[in-house]
Amino acid sequence: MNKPLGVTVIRHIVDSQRLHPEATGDLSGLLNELVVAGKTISAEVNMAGLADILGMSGKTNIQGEKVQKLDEFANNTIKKRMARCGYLCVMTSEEEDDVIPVADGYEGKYTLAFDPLDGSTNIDVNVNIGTIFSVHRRRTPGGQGSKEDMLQRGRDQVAAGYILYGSSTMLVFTTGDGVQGFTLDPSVGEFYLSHPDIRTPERSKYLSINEGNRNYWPENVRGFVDLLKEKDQEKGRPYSCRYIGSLVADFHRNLISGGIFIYPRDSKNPKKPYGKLRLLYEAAPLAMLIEQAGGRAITDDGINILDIEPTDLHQRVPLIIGSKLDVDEAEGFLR
Ligand code: AHM
Ligand code: MG
Repeated sequence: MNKPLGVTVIRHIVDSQRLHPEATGDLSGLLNELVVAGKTISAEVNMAGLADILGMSGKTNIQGEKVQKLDEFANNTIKKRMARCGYLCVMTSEEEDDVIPVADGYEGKYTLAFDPLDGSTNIDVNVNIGTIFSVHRRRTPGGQGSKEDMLQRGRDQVAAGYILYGSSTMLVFTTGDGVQGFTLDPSVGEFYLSHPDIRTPERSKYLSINEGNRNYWPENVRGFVDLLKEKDQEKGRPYSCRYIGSLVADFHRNLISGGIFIYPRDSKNPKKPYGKLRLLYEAAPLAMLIEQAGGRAITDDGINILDIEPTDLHQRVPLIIGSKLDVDEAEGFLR
């Protein structure tokens, strides 16, 4: 879809719905509610650095309210807003062991998995963090949803995206019809379309991996990373390294500039199914975005992330994600 700039996210969602006359508007309603949750979290993240100066750290703030840690605040904001939106039947959050029910009488037809504030080690140091979300249609017929509704393949997502809290706040999402990026204008509180129809470069120049874990990687991953650092004029190598340590921020950078992000299985995370990152609310939504933008996402043994049938809400997965030709090469090398 070719869209002019100056389009608000709400306008974009409403316009997209017009192309699907059969749509009930529920997905649009759901995304609108998520946008409000994202703006609320963004405002709190922006205030976080000032908290000490304004005397809001410690147990209570100046209004006498209990101060929450930012990740708890983000989790509660999404949970409370979405439980009564009327479009969901069940939710899963990185912050909660079990599924989260919706308010009685508000059951809808979708499910939501989310990482309320990804990049936990960067929360207190003013480095980019973000909220990642994944939406599926429910499987069970009605009433409250269950774990069964949550455990679905990434391939069956109806929407996925993230809100990145950085030098500006951005919303990037897909409903299976390309990837759109919006930037928050805080002076009016609106997200405006700033990155229409994002396509990620086919070949990149950047590698994102935590080199500190090198001694824990399998031999073939070490070999592949060494290859990316070798001089190869035709392929533009050696690649430069960029690693922020917030998946959502590393992903966003690579989405726009091209890059390959790798978090392989390692001997630090020895339990099956290996890896550190979570399938339902980290790997799968980003995999849908990257495929929609022309890239790829696989495990370190070549399985398409979107084809994995989840068996656990907090299942981990080794992740290789980014520019298509780089991921193709990783797949060939690691096989
Ligand atoms: P989190 O959800 O607790 O923040 O953990 C996931 C994060 C990702 O954002 C990031 O890619 C990864 O952990 C960084 O891990 P490491 O510090 O091992 O490189
Ligand atoms: Mg996370």
